[in-house]
Amino acid sequence: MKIERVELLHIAVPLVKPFRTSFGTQTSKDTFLLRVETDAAEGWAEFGGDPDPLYSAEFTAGAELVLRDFLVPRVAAVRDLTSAKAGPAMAAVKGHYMAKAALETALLDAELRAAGMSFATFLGSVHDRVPAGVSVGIKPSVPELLDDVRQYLDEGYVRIKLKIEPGWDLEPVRAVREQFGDALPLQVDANTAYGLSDAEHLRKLDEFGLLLIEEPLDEDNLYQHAQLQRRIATPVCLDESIHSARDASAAIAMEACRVVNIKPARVGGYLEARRIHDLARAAGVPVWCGGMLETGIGRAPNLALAALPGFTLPGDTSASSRYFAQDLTEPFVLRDGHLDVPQGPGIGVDPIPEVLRRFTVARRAVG
Ligand code: OSB
Ligand code: MG
Repeated sequence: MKIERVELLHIAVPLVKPFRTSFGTQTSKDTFLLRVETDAAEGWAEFGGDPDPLYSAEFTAGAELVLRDFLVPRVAAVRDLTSAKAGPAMAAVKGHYMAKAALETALLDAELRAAGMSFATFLGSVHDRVPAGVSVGIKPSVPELLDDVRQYLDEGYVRIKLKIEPGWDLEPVRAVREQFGDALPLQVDANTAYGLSDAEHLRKLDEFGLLLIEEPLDEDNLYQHAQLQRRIATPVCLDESIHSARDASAAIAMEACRVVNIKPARVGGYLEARRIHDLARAAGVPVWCGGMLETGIGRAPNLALAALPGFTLPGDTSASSRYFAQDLTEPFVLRDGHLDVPQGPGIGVDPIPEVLRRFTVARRAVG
């Protein structure tokens, strides 16, 4: 395969309602799509990050620069390029997992489209549809939270995740448990909002029978996550802390977590995501597929990944309508609590040209 052109399409797609986490409030998905033209086929990917480095150190403007000046030139220079050769060609550049993931994913999409093979087949998916959970943001009040949760349960979502932060944790969890019962699969996500000195407070969550608590402490502190896990019964799940299979194997070995959230963007792409799945499965550690409020372009390959056999917990792969009034692709629809895994070549979906034009705010060739 030979790269002929790489183009970044900056998009801003309004969310159906604001999404508040411990690190900020989002009202639209502002990111870029990476489109690669090769001599074999065209490929698409969505950058996982946001304009501000608040969830992760990566952000859209920085990713554009690192792609333009460091990643695209290295990958474009590889002879007989394949998607598998992109990672090694980019390895000398430190960090920038999400930027690397965007380029590798677009190349993998082009390669698979040319071969007529789906992401699902390539990755080794074993299900045609995957159960859908939903991530519910921090709300101004408990009644408003209960309204949102009720709406999602009525739609059929099979698992609820509550965003928490100091001051919004025990009370909303207790209210959701009281309203919807002990059988509801329920988990929380702190996005690094706590310290180890909060261990006794977080231990009070134990009585609610949560599936897991996601990323309670600092991203770069596996040691303290292990300390915390010894003091609470709720399984710790890591999101932000895991950037590689090496991170995942270290976290599992030191018992810093009992569950792993796999986001392909955060770990540099689908090839590394699959390696994390494989090693977690071998260690008996459940994984699930996280999300970054992706449009259909990013959601489609996530669904293929979520259909691998080790993804034994429902993910944050929600339907298009949970995020957008109008998605960039044909919408992903919740049926019986599940989303279908795309089966077409590559990611299996395309941006709808008219919709893409409407939400594109800038378009630049890189490299
Ligand atoms: O921590 O999982 C997270 C959204 C944006 C950034 C980080 C996170 C999230 C979510 C929602 O929790 C995931 C989704 O529905 O795509
Ligand atoms: Mg998270």
